[in-house]
Amino acid sequence: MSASPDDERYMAQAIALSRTHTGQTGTNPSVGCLIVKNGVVIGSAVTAVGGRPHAETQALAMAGEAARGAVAYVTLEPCSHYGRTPPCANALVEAGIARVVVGLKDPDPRVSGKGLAILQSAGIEVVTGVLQGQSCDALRAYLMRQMKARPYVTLKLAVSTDGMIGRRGEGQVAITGPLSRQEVHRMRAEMDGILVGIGTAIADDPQLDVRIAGLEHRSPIRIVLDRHLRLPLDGKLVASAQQIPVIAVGDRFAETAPALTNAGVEILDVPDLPTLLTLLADRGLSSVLVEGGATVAKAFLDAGLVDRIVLFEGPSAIGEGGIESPLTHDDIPQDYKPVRRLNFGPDQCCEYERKFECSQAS
Ligand code: AOF
Ligand code: ZN
Repeated sequence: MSASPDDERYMAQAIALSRTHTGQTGTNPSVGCLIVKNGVVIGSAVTAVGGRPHAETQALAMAGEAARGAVAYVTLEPCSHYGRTPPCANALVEAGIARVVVGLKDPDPRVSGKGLAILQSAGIEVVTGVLQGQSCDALRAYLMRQMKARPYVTLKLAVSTDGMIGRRGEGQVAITGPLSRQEVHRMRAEMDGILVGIGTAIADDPQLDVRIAGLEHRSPIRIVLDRHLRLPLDGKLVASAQQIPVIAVGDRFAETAPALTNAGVEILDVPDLPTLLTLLADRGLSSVLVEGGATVAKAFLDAGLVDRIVLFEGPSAIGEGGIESPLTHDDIPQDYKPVRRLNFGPDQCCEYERKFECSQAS
């Protein structure tokens, strides 16, 4: 069946809604749903924080009896499985929805086409693939975990005008200003994990949490690549490990392992980055922000594990003793395309993305 001219407009609204809970729905995708009747939106919802209830059941509850004969716009195929809640596809049928417009087929093997089949066999008109690319974009972290069994990886770098990310022998060097830092904290709030190398953890003693009023509870888990388990016991990460989890990725037989474990740090001993990402995905992490430093950034780039690069550039130079960035605007690899460019005060921020194929979707 074909799409009507209004379909894209309502789907765009559902996608915008879905983005409001990005990163806040656990292993569940943040789905948007609109119920529309005679040109009036009578129900709208996004998957609840934590992942349940799903979007459709909330939007249907809002629409009530008026849902009979209405059109439902859903960014992801309605589910067909009995999880902790009954299937949304059945809920749409029971509510008497006449037509369902779907952005993207759900790759979850429990659903994958079965949700659409339930709707169709109940005589509901089903249209799929409306603004599919945008739905795919909004759901990319979920799709990456489902389809590639690893989290979606964003690499964040802050460089000076001369392409440096810091100064040798110094801790945190201010390269970008307060507005950029605020944006980084906003990005962190959308992530399931933040990852740094032990060099950064020692030199900067970072906290790696979300420090935006009202969003503190959205702090992702902190992961440190720390082969020899050198994470300082008196540092900020270890001090806050009871409140926000810290994982040290390194040798579980290192001398410092028992002390770190006692302080609440979890130790993960894995042979390489792909194995680490698989393990994180198994634990339900769909997105990871790689925040530093140069060695870790290069390791992720060399392993082909970076999906998105967010490059901040401050207004001044570092000069002598600078630590060279593995990337600047001039040498972004060919397969990354610029998708966004913003100014944060005197700083510039450019985002580059590698093409993500959600081609399994119909
Ligand atoms: C929907 N609407 O809003 C979302 C869906 O653990 P459960 O039982 O909540 O199921 C998780 C799966 O449900 C998830 O993998 C995905 O297939 C689907 N998510 N489905 O109909 C929603 N968030
Ligand atoms: Zn559902």
